[in-house]
Amino acid sequence: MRRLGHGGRIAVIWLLSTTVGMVLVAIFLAPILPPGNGSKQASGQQFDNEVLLLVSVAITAMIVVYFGYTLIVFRERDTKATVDGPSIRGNAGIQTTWVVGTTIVVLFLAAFGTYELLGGAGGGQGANPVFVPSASAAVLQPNHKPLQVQVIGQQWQFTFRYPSEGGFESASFVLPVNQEVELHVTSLDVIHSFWVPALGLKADANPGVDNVAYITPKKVGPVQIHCAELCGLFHGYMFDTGHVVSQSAFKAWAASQRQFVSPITKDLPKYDTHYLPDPPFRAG
Ligand SMILES: [Cu+2]
Repeated sequence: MRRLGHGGRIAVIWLLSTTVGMVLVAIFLAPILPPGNGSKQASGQQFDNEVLLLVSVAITAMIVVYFGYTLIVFRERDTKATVDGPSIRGNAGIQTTWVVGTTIVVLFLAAFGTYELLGGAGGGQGANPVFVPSASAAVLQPNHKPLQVQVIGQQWQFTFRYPSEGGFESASFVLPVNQEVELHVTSLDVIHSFWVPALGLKADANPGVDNVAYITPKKVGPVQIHCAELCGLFHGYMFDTGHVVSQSAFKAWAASQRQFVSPITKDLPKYDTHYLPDPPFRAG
């Protein structure tokens, strides 16, 4: 059998180290990557992070193996030598490999990222979402309708309005598990950002803008809420805990809230995709 040249040896060492590295990463690191499996969208993001990490293992291994091999095999063994080695003037093989390899990696990541984004990534898509999950689901389930919840940012807390549950507004963020939710995120004053890391959800809350985001929670339990946009003096205190509960617990919560806040619900403005307070009532 013909002995392998330098290129062949580098390729073999790279292939072995990449395989070992990928297996170790897949077993030990991938399962603990954020954001976890709190929602369909969070699981999608975790999968994306796993793919990116595995690709970066291959790239990192290439760099380390190439440099390591070069430093060891091509080192100057004569400790008294003071001259440079022969200058290199191009290498068609390496240049072609470099251009083809990097082109494949970049194009793959661009295509993968675009495809994953179009599949509903848990971010706000503006007033006219490109990706509407209910449209595809509705074909299979004619009565399928996402639960609509409005998120209203203001200095310095979020409140939530449930139009299909009587239009009440609550300071609590409660969602039913395994139910597709259509969030309409807006603000009454300055720009905020509604961020629920465990659900893989982050959407800008801008005054006068209806920012639609879709989420399907998968796990019952508390979820942390943060404002992710510097929105004034108490931005750092604009956090809260929301809850994903069973579908029956959600119905019971909605019924009790509806009754509890009914004296003020009648004085709320009619449900709308955004509210701009009348100028005389604005602060400042
Ligand atoms: Cu804020």
